Amino acid sequence: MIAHIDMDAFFASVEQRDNPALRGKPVAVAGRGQRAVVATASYEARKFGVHSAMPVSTAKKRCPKLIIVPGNKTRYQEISSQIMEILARFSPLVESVSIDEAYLDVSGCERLLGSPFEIGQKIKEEIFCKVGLTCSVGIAPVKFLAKIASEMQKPQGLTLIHEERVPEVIASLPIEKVPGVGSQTMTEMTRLQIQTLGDVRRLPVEFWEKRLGKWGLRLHQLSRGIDTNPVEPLQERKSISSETTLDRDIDDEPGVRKQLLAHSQQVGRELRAARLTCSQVSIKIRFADFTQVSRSRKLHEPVCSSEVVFELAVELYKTIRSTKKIRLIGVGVSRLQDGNKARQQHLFQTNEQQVDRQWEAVDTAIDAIGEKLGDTNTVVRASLIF
Ligand code: TTP
Ligand code: MG
Repeated sequence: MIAHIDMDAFFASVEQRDNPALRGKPVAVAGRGQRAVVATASYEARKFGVHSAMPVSTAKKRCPKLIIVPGNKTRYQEISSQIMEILARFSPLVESVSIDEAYLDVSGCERLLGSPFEIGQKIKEEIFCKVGLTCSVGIAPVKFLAKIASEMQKPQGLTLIHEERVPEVIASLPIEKVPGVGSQTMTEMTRLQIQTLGDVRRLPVEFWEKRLGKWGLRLHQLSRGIDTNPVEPLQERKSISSETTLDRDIDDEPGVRKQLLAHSQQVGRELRAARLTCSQVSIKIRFADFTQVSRSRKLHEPVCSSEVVFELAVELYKTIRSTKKIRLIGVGVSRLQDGNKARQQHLFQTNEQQVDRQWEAVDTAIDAIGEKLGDTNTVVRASLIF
């Protein structure tokens, strides 16, 4: 049996936990500025129709008493690690899939921990006792159904899909709820008048393979209740990125540099917190007309300093020759490696490498101050203020 755990209104619940004045109230975690969108909303706010990715202005209209809080991703990441540690005590097979979600293979845990339902209850209790947050748990014989089960009763749900109930669940499962079905598949499904996963099963596998290729094969398997994906522990992070839609469109270089710096610092902080290095930096620019470009470049040596990421981001920006106004700017790093293993000590360092190391020391010191005082913005570059 596989369990899927998903925290309830994760960012908002953390804010409510830490500030009693927010409890029981409609709360949204969102960025600042006129174009900010809601990252998530508390269940009190959802009653008014407020949801993730909704512009804050719309959310305020729907729920005038909505309390907007800025949020702190580094902190949520920390709490996420605490939750993953708790889960690891239940089974060695834990796969963390996002900041607030994980799969757990609980087969073989019955003798020690009880029935799958009891294991689900214990997981919920343990998370609530240790971190004071609620989650929803879904348990099923295969991965994709465990995820669907955890969404069936939210918040604080515990849903078990027994083997014998699988055909019945699939028959009535709306096709858009199947993990992996996006807008492209939906267009096809609407055209074919397919409404549930059960409908997929009625057509032969050859039909699906011809139409959707590999994904068609998988979809047909899912419709028969088969999901061969195992729970894969220690899924390594492949990339880290940070981006924002700007308050207003810009085209001045100092303005762009400021954005690139802020994102490079965020990405650098996350890299160092996870003890990782990167060997590739990329930037993403979305113009006012919604066209988008990205650029990336490999590094000769793995780094974790925000300054190096920033310098490269600026260079990449200079290769984009456009006079259009910019709406969104993002910085990302990839080709991640374990920071301890990544670099051998060079006997003879180039000047450039020495400077990189010095910047790393500065960044690490700033991180430590931020951590100590509980605010990552305690020490910032002057150019981010002026
Ligand atoms: P979700 O698990 O999708 O949402 P949630 O935990 O807030 O609420 P639910 O009870 O429905 O599970 O996402 C986890 C966190 O990821 C969420 O708290 C905030 C963040 N997030 C965003 O920043 N932007 C988004 O568009 C979404 C969907 C989530
Ligand atoms: Mg969640």
